[in-house]
Formats: sequence, structure tokens, C-alpha cells
Amino acid sequence: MRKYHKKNECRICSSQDLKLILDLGKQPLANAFIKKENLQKYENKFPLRLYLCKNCFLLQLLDIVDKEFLFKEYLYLTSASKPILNHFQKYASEIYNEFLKEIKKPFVIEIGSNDGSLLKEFKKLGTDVLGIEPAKNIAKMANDIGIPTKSNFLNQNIIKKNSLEKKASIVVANNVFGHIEDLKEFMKCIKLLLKNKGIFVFEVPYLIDLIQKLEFDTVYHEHLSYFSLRPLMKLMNEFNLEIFDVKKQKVHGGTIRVFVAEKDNFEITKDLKELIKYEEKFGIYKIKTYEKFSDNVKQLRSELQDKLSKFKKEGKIIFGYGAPAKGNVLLNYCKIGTQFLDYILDTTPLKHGLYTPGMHIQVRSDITHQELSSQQIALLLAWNYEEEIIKKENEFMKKGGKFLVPIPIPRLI
Ligand code: DWN
Repeated sequence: MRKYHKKNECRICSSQDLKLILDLGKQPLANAFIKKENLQKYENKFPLRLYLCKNCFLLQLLDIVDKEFLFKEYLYLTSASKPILNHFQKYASEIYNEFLKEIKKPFVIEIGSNDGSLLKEFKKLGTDVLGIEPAKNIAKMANDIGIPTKSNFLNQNIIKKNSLEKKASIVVANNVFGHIEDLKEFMKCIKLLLKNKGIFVFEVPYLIDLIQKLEFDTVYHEHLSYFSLRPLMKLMNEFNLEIFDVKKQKVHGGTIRVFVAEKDNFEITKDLKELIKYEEKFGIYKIKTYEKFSDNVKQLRSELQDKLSKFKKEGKIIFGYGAPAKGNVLLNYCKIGTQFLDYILDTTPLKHGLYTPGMHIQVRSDITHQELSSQQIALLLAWNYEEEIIKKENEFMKKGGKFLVPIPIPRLI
């Protein structure tokens, strides 16, 4: 099976005027955790390089790992992170109250619906739901809890085969739009699914947060595009669609929830107009912003390595806290392995007993962590849940345990 190919043009505007911004080296797939018996086997690694289109300013990967290879057996579960479950509960009620409560039996379709956590909330509100989830192992989990889920990548055939044309009042796609290689085909499918006055709502990590908070570890092969508003608006315009609203969110290090519909169906909101202005002021459409980002990431890497070496010399016991996909990008880019971390704790049963891709650090259940002591430092790889995790681990901190938060500047709390 072909696993990788290199593009030479922008995914949105097809320009070939692309500037390399950051090279994170050849890296294994961020979610490709390894069974112990396979540790000696060959491990696929692919170039991980961030490019900026100097025409439409889409920040993107051009080294494309085949989606079948990426998502055939997936280990990320929405339900493994309580903060995301809370976020989705609020998300469903906000969308329902704003757009669905006057519609009799509205139909909500989610693309990349994972284990059905969000659709479960829409179903509780009385809507009909359908999930489309390519990872077979995870689609089964959604079906097992009564969320009808097709285990497929979204394409026009599956829409026609299931007579889904023009049926959905809402199509949602969360942390999916950035994963899509052929955005134009994807938007054709969205247009097919939406009924008249239907709305496409999607959440994606926000480029300004990535740049401002040096979230370089959120760059991995699953995430092909990193969005600001201008390239998104250009894409929607091609399909006679427009963004009419945008809402900033705190999850996953900072995301935007984008609302799209046929042109002139909904009034353009103040929030959208203000964020467009803020992007210009921030300099997100200036190349020097990205050059500075790249320099700051390299500086962060050496600071983090120095801190870990210092703690190790002081005899501290250091372990990883959370085994997120982004954590593997950070560990591989900063060459942080078992010379620093004894193990990594995580709440995801699917990851327990496995080893991290590249650095081969064992992942253990978070409830088995040894008697934590004042001699211990937890490298917070799941930094996007800092607030919740600090609250949850107050016993550890009372005993003098510390967390090392790696970004935007490595700091001990
Ligand atoms: O786009 C994607 C993002 C949204 O989710 C996917 N490509 C894959 C995934 O990325 P991630 O793995 O970086 O997501 P999380 O949600 O930041 O992963 C957090 C990890 O930390 C999970 O494995 C669960 C774990 N965790 C934990 O061990 N203790 C989480 C919490 C809240 C905890 O208290």
C-alpha cells in the first residue's frame, strides 16, 4: 500500500509558492503506539514539515501520509478526556438552542464522530443522528452505545448509497477539517448532505493560538492544515458558501468553532468581523510572524532539554503525564526518551501497556501510578488539560510533586 506522497501545491489555492517554516524531522505517526513484542520491528517514519502558502496563507503539511494508513486502527477516544465530554455537552445544547429547537425531528450528521460522544448529546436533545467514522474499531464503540455510525471515510458514494442527500439540518466535524487532504471533495460532500438553510459547523485548532503559545507539538501527520479565517473564507466562497459566525473555544490549546451556510442565509456576526480584524493586527498574514515562531520553537526545545537534564542530575524521578498524540511529536522532536522519563501515565485503556512511537516509553494506567513523592516531576504532555489535571492531582502536589509544563515556555508548577 502506498503510504506517503509529497504535494507541491497549496491544498486550497493550488499555488506552488510555498515556504518551509518548520522542519520537525522524520517522525513516526503520532498515534502509532507499539505493542512490546513489536518494539524491535521496523517503525515507519515520515518527514514532518510545516509550509506556508505565500498566496492564500494556509499553513499546511505537504508530506501526506495515506489516510487509510493513518486511521485504520485508531487509539484516540473522545471519551478518555472528561473535559472534552463536558465541552461536547455544552456544544450540543448551544447548537440545538440556536438552530434546531424549532425544527421537528432535526437530523444531525457528524463527520469523524469517533466514539459517538457528541452525537449522544444531540440524541438526548431529541434529534436524529448519524455518525461517519473511518476507524472501524471506534465506529463499533459508537454503534454499541446506540449511535448509528457508518465506518467509512466521507465520500459522495456513501452519501448517495445511503440516500443522505439534502437531509441534514446540521453537519458537524470537530478536529476533522484539518485532517482532510482533498478539502474540495469534502466540501462537495457537505453541500450534498445539507438541506436548504442547513449549517456546517466545525471546530479546528486556531492558528493564532498555535503561533502565540508555540503549540508546535500539535503539528503531526494527521493534521494537514492549520487554519486562520482568510484561507477558510476563500475555500467556502468557491462553493457559494460563506462563514457567517465564529466562536473561539479553549479546548485543545485553542480552537475556533466555524459556522458555514449558503451565502446570504444568515447575518454575518460581530464576532466574525472582529476576529478578521484581530488576525490582521496580529500579523497572521505576514511571513515574519512564522519565521519568529520557528526560532522560538527551537529555543523552547533547548530550554526543555536543559531543564530535564538538570532535574535528572538532581536525582528527580520524572514521568510523562498523558500520552496524547502531540506528546509524541514533542518527545521525538526534543529527543526525550527513557533517559529522562521512566513511564507515561494515561487514562485511555487502549494505550495501556503500549509504548510510544519513536521514543518507546511505556504507557501505564493513570490509576496504577506508584506512590508519588516530592522527588517526582510529571512532564505534562497533555498540557491542554492543565487546569483539570492540576485539580485532579492535588494530593501529588501536596506531597511536593511538581508538574513541568512544556509550552509555551517550560515552567515548573
Ligand atoms: O485532532 C486530534 C485531537 C483533537 O485529539 C486527534 N488527531 C487526536 C487527538 O490528539 P491528542 O491525542 O493530542 O488529544 P488529547 O485529547 O489532548 O489527548 C489527551 C491524552 O491525555 C489522552 O490520551 C487522554 C489523556 N488524559 C489523561 O491521561 N489524564 C487526559 C486527561 C484529561 C487526564 O486527566
